[in-house]
Amino acid sequence: MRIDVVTIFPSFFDVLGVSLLGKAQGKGLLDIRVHDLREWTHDRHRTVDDTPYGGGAGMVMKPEPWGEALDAIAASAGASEAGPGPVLVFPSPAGEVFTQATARELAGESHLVFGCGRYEGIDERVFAYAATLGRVRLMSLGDYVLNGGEVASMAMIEAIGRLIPGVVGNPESLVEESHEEGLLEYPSYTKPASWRGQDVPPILLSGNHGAIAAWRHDQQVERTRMRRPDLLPDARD
Ligand code: 6GU
Repeated sequence: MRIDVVTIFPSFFDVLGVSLLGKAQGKGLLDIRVHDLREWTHDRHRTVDDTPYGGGAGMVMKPEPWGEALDAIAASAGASEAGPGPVLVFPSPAGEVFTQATARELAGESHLVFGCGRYEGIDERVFAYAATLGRVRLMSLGDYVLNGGEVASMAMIEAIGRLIPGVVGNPESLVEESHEEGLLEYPSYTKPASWRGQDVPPILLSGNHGAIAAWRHDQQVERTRMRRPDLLPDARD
């Protein structure tokens, strides 16, 4: 999978070179290219923002550098890509919520472009223009506000990247996780069996695999009921 990131803070993405996603790039499973939006400015101050029409607080990202950046990425990919073009993801607290289902969906794509906005956002016309180059998705991590799209993009890239076959060494570890079965994950323990007065639940030492599976499922349901009742079937309409 190819991933392009457009940002005014390219160094935010240095961490993508470490851990599993770093290894995935070494193995050729992931090709992540980070671009500085200011490469597509033409004034001495490399200006990327301006005051909002209609007034209001803060600054808005100008459309022109975004247009040139997206054109350059589309042109560099166009030759090798047939079909509907990339998915262009714009992180935004005003977007649809990014979930594990979104991550699974986007993990099946061959090219993603993340456009990281700062300030009060990007000139709205950029999204309509981006829709001429591919499929546009405005995506939010949840109901809170970050300073810009960088950290949100990183979270989405990690969630998507780890679902690409070969990125996570043991594919089974992808299955028994929070959110993959619509429930939170069961609690895990390792040695020692007794630690600072707390014992590992005896069932886990019993060797009875059926009973262990049943206990783990009960734990998943109970934790989900306590912490995330919104995930349980009777909470959905
Ligand atoms: Cl995707 N962006 C920003 N700026 N804030 C957020 C967010 C995204 N998701 C939650 N808060």
